[in-house]
Amino acid sequence: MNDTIRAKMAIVAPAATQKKQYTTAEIQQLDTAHYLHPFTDFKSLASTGSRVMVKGDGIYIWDSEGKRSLDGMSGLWCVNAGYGRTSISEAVYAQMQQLPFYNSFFQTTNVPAVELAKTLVEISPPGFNHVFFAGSGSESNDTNIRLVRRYWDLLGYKERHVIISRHNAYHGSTMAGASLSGMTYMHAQGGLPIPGIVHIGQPYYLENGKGMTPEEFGIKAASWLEDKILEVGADKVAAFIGEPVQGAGGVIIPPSTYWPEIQRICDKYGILLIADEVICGFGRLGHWFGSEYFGIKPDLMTFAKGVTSGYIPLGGVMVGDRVANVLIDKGGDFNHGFTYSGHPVACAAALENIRILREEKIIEQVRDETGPYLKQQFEALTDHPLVGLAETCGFVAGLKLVKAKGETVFDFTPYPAEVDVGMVCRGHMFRNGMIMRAVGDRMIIAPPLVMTCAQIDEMIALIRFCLDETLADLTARGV
Ligand code: PXG
Repeated sequence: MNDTIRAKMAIVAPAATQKKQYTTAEIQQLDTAHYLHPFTDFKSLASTGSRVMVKGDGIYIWDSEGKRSLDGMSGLWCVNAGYGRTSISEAVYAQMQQLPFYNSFFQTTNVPAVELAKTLVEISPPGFNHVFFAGSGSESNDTNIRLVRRYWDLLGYKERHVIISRHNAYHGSTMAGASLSGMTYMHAQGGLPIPGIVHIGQPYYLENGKGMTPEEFGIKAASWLEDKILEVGADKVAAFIGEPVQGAGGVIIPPSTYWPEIQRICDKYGILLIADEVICGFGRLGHWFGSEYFGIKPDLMTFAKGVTSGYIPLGGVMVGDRVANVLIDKGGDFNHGFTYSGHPVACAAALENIRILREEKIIEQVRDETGPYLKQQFEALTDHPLVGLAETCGFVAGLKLVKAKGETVFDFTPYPAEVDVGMVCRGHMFRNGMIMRAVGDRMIIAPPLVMTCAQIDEMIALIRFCLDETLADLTARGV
């Protein structure tokens, strides 16, 4: 049976629980009629219709028309162990039959949650001995705000409530998550950010580093944190939060000097350091956590996505000893938590996912073999006339589309904004079965960590083909 037929069967013979069979058009119609999608122009989607995904296997996904695509985005930065892991479904099924749900309130616990807490402590850097579970990355970052403000309150510093984040950061979409995020288009809706959250510039060398080496720029970008601390008043700053590599902002990889200098500044003022590991955690940078890649020791680490490879929603915060000891020793009740904190089924999925990552040595493979190979192959795309710069860090990568290149990486000519070159390129990628995201003029990927070197070759060839098509298209349009 070929892939096309198998995928079509998925839509005509759906899961046992699904009574009715649908055509693509019927699903699209119902989708438009009732389903408000996240971060979507509803009216515009209604005119085009959604792509209906029906199946995944390894690094590939299939839509309802039987079209196979190479999923360069791991779903949404999360399917680290790849699609089609039956052992995760089996673990979930077994747990659902045993105990589908129980809460962790009222002095109650469950076995998968405890086992997962122990496992997470094992894979975290030294000094992390506790976890607080949530259902998503956004809830976990809300939890961070509650945790750090409570920490300072308990120590008698009631004024220390301000959290410093960065422009173009992404930390979620709840009121607190969106406030921590540095996306102006999010803040423009709903009166955000909430009080007590301020932002500094991002460490984007290409945008702000002209005239400096990357190392000099890293120090400079970190100094913006110190400037902000002094502006706000060190006695008012509770914490700094950052993604080790900014993901949704367009894969912004900071210079090597940046994070150590951020750490030095946080230490100097006693400010808590929160690493948002929702994308970088669980192997994405070739280590369990991105903080290890950059050699920093945060006080709190947010996780979600890759903890279950996205098979079931789960998030949480690894709470370092500095904060945990105060909350435990002096805290009394911590008045925060979610119905699904420590959900047994989600924890069972995470345990099996972590077992796979460990036993198949997938993270070591990214660190020692496939990550360096991706770097070599992806960076070679800079010889394409459209590519101004191509960079990777572990299994995230981004390239910048330019109209013309100059002497240095800074001297490029961009395409006019109205061309929306990223979306043009993304169109060619999707049409040719390559899932690659566009963030402005940056094209980004975060492939499943199970991708082999041969599959990297396949992906790079596909990307190159689509870049050629994009260039031909733009030239034909006269732009
Ligand atoms: N922190 C980081 C670093 C993230 O990338 C969140 C928190 C929030 O997680 P939840 O589970 O609440 O979505 C994220 C999520 C994109 C995109 O366009 C990225 C995310 C979510 C949606 C879209 O790249 N990251």
